[in-house]
Amino acid sequence: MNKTPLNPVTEQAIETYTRDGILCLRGMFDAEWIEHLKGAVSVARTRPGPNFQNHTVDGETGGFFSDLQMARRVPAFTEFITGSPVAEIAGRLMRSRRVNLLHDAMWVKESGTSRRTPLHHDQPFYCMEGDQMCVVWVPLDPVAQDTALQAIPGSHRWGRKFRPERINGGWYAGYGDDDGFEPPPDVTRARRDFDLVSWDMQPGDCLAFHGMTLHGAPGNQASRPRRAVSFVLVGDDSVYVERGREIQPTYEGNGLKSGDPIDNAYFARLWTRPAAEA
Ligand SMILES: O=C(O)CCC(=O)C(=O)O
Repeated sequence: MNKTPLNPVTEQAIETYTRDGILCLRGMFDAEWIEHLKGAVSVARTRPGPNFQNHTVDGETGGFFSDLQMARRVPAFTEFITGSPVAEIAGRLMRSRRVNLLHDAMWVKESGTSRRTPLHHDQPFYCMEGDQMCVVWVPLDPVAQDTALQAIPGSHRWGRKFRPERINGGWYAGYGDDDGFEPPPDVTRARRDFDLVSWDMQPGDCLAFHGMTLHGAPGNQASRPRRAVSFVLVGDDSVYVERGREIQPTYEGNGLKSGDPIDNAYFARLWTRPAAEA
């Protein structure tokens, strides 16, 4: 199984990531890694963790499930995180000297799922401040453009914060208009007012997006499931923050206090830039 990306992370890709805050990288993981991750998702589904959520709404079609921090309990996720090129991809895109894992997340939409993932950005909802947060979204099934994750290029540089919305309705607690959080645009408005990008993707491809990039995903009208795993990875400038608001996961027992660099046993270091490149 490949330890380094099957295709190089080029200077052009790094520039696209920096400018747009989202890009699609083709053919980065070999088929064995994808099979390995499919197996990991199957195991995690039989052993849901404390952050497992069923987002399926009564009366709606399909099934939509997510879970977080599987690597804390299912070894096959740790094997992927430490053995595959996922951390190197993020490190190179962020131009970082190191990469640490904030957490992993899985997103399963069964065939016929009508519910979408609302537009949101990740960083204000996680325990991290800094510019170097890169999420690598790895689909495990072929995904057509109208089913794949969508994002608004450049939104990571807007300097705006959007209230996190629950997938099946309502809002996470503690984010108000009075502290700078705005309601996020809905997808109809986003389509009208912005460029909303997505790609046809094959297993082995991945998306990489900045922690402040607005993104979401349609339901799944395809005849196969749409399984994806996201890896939330942080770099040199990342510091830990206590948000004092509802966040998920809660990173309980992580051992850091506000202002500490995110680089300890809980947030394991996964990649260090080779000395020859420093
Ligand atoms: O795959 C999805 O539906 C949502 C993924 C997502 O929001 C994320 O990875 O941050």
